Amino acid sequence: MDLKGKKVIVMGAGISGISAVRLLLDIGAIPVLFDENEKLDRTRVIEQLRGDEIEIVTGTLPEEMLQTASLLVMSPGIPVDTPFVERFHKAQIPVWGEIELAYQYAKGDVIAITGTNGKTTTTALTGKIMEDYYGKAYVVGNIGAPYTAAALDTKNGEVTVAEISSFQLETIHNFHPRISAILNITPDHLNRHHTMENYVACKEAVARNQTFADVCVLNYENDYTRAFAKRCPAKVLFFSSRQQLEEGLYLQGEEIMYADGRNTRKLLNIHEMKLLGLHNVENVMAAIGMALAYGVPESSVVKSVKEFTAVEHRIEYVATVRGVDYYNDSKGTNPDAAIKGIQAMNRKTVLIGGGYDKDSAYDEWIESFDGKVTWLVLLGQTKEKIADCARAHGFQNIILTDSLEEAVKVSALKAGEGEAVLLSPACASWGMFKNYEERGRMFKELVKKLEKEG
Ligand code: UMA
Repeated sequence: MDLKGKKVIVMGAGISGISAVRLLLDIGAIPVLFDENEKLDRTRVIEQLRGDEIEIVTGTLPEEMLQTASLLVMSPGIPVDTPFVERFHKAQIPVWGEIELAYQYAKGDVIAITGTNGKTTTTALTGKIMEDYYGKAYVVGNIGAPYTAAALDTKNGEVTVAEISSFQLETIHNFHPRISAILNITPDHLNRHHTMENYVACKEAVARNQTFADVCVLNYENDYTRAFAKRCPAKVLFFSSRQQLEEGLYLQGEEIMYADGRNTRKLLNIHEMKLLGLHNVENVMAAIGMALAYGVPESSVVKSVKEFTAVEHRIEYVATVRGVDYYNDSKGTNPDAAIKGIQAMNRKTVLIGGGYDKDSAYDEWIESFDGKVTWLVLLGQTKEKIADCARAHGFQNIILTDSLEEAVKVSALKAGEGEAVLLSPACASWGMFKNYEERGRMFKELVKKLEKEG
């Protein structure tokens, strides 16, 4: 679709919406930025638009706007099954996500990574592997760098590594990665997708436009992703942390092995990596699989993997205060991710959890405490729900707090020397914080404050 001179409604004035508007201005379209928040800070938005003057509408969108619009571009955080979006469908106006808009104007190859957990680490690692070998790669998407901000810079022969969430996959049409990966699928975002079936279908959409000339990297140990292999239109490359594969990547003892269909060889020992935990071995295997499928030589891939360090907010060591180690796992935004956080701890731990309610079940998370968690310090919308669930599982050492500041203070009092305090909330940050990054940064500041107090 040629958008030059066409009116495009961009919904959501967050980072995706702002950069979609900038792309649209660059290609000569006429964007109108719409946000349902009537208290939207217009000055901030105009500043972010770097002085470009565009129409900004808040609250509700007047009907006449719909009559003159050629396209609706959605930010990922906005549900698609709303009467608002339905109006566009009825008027037969196309609805694209910000990812689709970027893809339509981007050049070169795309490597797209989705999955419930591990996306950010795997995307950052795959980006590093590509940068190290090709000298340049664009790392975009859910990782916090909108694809539309990079799309017009991309050139043929270059590669873009994109972290793509289920929200973003709901509104793709032609988005066609050369290589894709679905790392794992476990229940998450069920308040948005309503059923597990819908959620799984969103994740599988990453490969929807792929053909057998493309590659999709899948986890052999996850029931959903293993089952998808039978329907996947791309050539499948599996990885497994539990068993030997005839073809694919797998863990044998401490060695990551690669069977390419002709011969099998050892790529590296897991102690040569700087990342901790079995889940990270899986992320590494997925990244290696994508890089090898794309054509990066093994020696270069292995060198990059050995150099790669953990991502901020993902089981990130913050400081040791009075003999207690503090870890920031603010990226643990669902029970499954938070279980990985607990598993990575090797001592008694005071756990800070709770936040925005995504309709998650917390039973497995509580069960994973396994005698390691001494106190559960809760905050946010879900604190009572989690407390009830913990008590039902026989866990009584619960403290309810009203802020992250209070939670850190209480945790410092409860943790003994040689123990750990882990922020791994199992919930999104929304409602109390702008995003998990803001939550993680505030946690780190509070810990640094404790350190200063001595
Ligand atoms: N808004 C409405 N109506 C709604 C909901 C929101 O008008 O029903 C408006 C809000 O008032 C706000 C704007 O939409 O002004 C926010 O848009 P957004 O929520 O899409 O946020 P962005 O700032 O554009 O960030 C989005 C992703 N956010 C979400 O998916 C919720 C970021 O992922 C992503 O990094 C960014 O685009 C760049 O691609 C964050 C996330 O939490 C990290 N992702 C989820 C996850 O990882 O679990 C999926």
